Amino acid sequence: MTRSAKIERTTKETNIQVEVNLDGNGSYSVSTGIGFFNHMLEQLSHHSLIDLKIKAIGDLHIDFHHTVEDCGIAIGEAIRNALGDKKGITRFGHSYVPMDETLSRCIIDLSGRAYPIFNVDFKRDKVGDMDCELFREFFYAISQSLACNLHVENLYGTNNHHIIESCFKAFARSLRIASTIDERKKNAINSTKGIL
Ligand SMILES: [Mn+2]
Repeated sequence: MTRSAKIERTTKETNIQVEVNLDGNGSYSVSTGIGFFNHMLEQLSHHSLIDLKIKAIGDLHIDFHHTVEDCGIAIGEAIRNALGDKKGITRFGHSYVPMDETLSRCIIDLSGRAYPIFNVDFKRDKVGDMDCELFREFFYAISQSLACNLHVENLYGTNNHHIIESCFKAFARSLRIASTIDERKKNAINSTKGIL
């Protein structure tokens, strides 16, 4: 059984097509119209080993908000669909990722309940031509649609590019661990409640 999903999400603000394969090798095709955001989604795929195809056409003439938020919603929904009943998943994952002077941490629980924590302060308002405040929107959106408890934190750092890229890499590494099938528990749901 392949754990994959394909979705299309259309509103008056964006049209987004997403395909994911949880058991991939981190190959990607990313097109959002936002250079730095593409760079981050490529990191997400590469370091989670989740194959990711995403094509987003959004109202970038307004600003990047709708496109970034809706990509978070769509990617989360696709991963959630691909996880199916979550039988056998490790469920929890955490990772620390440094980038030179910067250290970030992500902890995830694919619990079925959405609760985002985003403790990241930026040193400047923008990275590339993207507003840094949009990364909070992205992680909040993906936590809601993937229905996961997601804690993304920057512990220290000074360079904006390093700060956000280390957060994406830590998220990717955490997601890889949490979504991987635990061979010792592969036919069970990883909760004493019996449902995730
Ligand atoms: Mn980079």
